[in-house]
Amino acid sequence: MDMINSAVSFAIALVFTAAVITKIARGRITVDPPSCKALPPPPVVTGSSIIRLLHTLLTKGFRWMIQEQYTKLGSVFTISFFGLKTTFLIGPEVSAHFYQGLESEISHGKTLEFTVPMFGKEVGYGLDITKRTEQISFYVDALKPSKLRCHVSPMLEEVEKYFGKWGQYGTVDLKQELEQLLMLISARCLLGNDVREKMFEEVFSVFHQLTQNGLHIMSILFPYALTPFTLRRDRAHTRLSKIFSEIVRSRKSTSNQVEEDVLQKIIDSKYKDGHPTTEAEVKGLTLALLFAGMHTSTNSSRWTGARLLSHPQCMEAAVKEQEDIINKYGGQIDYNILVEMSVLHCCIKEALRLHPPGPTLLRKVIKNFTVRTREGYEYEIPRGHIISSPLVMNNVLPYIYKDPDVYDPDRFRPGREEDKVGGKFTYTTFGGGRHACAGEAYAYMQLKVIWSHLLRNFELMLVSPFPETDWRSFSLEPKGKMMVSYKRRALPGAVFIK
Ligand code: HEM
Ligand SMILES: *[C@@H]1O[C@H](CO)[C@@H](O)[C@H](O)[C@H]1NC(C)=O
Ligand SMILES: *[C@H]1O[C@H](CO)[C@@H](O)[C@H](O)[C@H]1NC(C)=O
Repeated sequence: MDMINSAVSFAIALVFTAAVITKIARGRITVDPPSCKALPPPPVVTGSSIIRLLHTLLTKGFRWMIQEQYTKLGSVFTISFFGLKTTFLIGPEVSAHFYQGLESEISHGKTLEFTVPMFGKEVGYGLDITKRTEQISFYVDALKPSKLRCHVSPMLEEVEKYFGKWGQYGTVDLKQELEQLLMLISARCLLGNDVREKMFEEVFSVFHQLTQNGLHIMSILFPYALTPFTLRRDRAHTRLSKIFSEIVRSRKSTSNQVEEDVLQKIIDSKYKDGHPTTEAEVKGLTLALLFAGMHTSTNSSRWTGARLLSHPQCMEAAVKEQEDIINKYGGQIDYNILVEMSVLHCCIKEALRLHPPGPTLLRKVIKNFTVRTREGYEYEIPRGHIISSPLVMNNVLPYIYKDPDVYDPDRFRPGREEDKVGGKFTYTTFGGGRHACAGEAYAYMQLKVIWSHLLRNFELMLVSPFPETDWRSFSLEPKGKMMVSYKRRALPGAVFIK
């Protein structure tokens, strides 16, 4: 029943998001000049086929719905539902424009309107593209690899402290443990020591209120309607605004304090014309970053664990790598050593190929464009369509990924490099092009800090079944508990230096 509810709300969300966007798009339509070389539109799923499609969605889930149509219609097709047209673009050959198109050709449209009341109209999708792009560059700058080194020791400290509380042996719900840990690391590295030490509980419980209510299906569909959800969302937002303005003021008044957290980098960011970020912008940018980075990382760390713990050979290889690194460097870990953990890197990357945190990315077509499929068919995608790049399908194409549903981290190793087979947009878990994830390097660093610590210090065993994918929300989190039994160990050669 749960499954059905979830799939239904997912379908409704997709359709209504499309509805909202289409309505807005219609309002602006002007007469197009007739195009000179008319290409056909993509094949369309309508009428009775829709019923079958919905059946698959409800019984099997989003991925299988897409896969069925892909098998039937190829890599480009449109689903037309109550006059709403969503065109799916599957695979690297037809994805370049989706990821690289100019904002005047392809945009998020109103797909992310619900984030405006969550983070404030001073940031992100509350703004025009020029200012938004400048703000994104603050993130990119704060999270680029050369700026990440300073987060390694605070991350290690949080991880050591957290797992230090585990006993000699025991059984835990790893799903919950990782969620808690990710909150602590996010507090420390993104928000800073003052929040981590003094306001952790408060900030995260209010943030939870904000996201729970802001992401409720009603708030996504009707972000500005007066509902219990939007009211709770707005109350949380007001509270967070107050907390953040106090933090910013207190930091500005104690000028000798040098913080290296991401919040401080956002406070210190300046627009091209030289003016600094305002309190409201700092609040919005920080909340949006927490939103983009925390749940995605939580679920990624969970899936990495689920996959590693159910593939003994991969686990063994990852542990062996840790032993080798310990032999080389002792117990010490720094940024470069994390970068050297290529086996663990591939294990994470492969878990994220099979379990991208979101099932699809969406945009709106502002200007007609054409695509050419692998088979040589050409289609024109008309403006007004919603376009979808379904990560859950892109990542399992059999002509790119050998045995696509098998967990095989070696597929990324030199000699195979299946993630490069189709060019830039072959592996799409972190998006790509114009809106590529700004936090990818940070995310890998964080996942490696956590999992290298676990591999070095514990023997782990998954005692509950391998988790199913939860299709209940847009986020593909593992379903149910992940019960894991652990026993402390120290890898040979380990000399732990603090
Ligand atoms: C494994 C973890 C993560 C995954 C799979 C992931 C995935 C993605 C994807 C697919 C997008 C593109 C969305 C689109 O095109 O519509 C994106 C954007 C973004 N991500 Fe991540 N992300 C992760 C972690 C993080 C972290 C840890 C941070 C920051 C600390 C972060 C910050 C951002 C930002 C700021 C953007 C917006 C970029 C833009 O709009 O130009 N992400 N992420
Ligand atoms: C865009 O596509 C629509 C529908 O196929 C078509 O009617 C229109 O003429 C096209 N516009 C341009 C500028 O090509
Ligand atoms: C994954 O995990 C969190 C728990 O931190 C859950 O509440 C959320 O809905 C999931 N989110 C995403 C975006 O994957």
